[in-house]
Amino acid sequence: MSDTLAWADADAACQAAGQQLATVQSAAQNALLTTAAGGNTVWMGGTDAASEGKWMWDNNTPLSYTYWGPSEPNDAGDGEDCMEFYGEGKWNDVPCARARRYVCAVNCLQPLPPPPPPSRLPPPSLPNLVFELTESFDDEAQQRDAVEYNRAENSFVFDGSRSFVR
Ligand SMILES: [Ca+2]
Ligand SMILES: [Ca+2]
Repeated sequence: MSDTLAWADADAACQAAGQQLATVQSAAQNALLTTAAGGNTVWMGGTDAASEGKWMWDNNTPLSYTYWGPSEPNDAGDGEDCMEFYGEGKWNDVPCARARRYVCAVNCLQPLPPPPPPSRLPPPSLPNLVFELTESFDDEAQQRDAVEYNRAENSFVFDGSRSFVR
């Protein structure tokens, strides 16, 4: 478990390691952090320092899930702008200068899933049908006509060129 630091120093320590203070966006993540904290009270990445009452993860992501303790956040005393994780996984706001252990996490913030791509596909294009007609004559010559059926226009097109084969 980490040393105890003020919130900003803990946040900087995580960022120096390419990580961030723990964030929680679901009950499942809260349970993971309960395990990671190991019974300690630890800093989380939430703060409302930029705008009182507007809690954000690392100052730029609104909270989508919360698990505040009873009557929290209460901005008690001279103000409480940093989020701690205590007891059985509940959250509380406390003064940022308090010394707390902390848990860093990699990529805990999950971006919103991109909108699904439009599912309408163009209708499959069917090839035109080509019929080849062969007629036999008494002299054993054969006449072939090519006939093309155009599906889109529902029309037949005769190939004007005729071939005679023996
Ligand atoms: Ca506050
Ligand atoms: Ca509080």
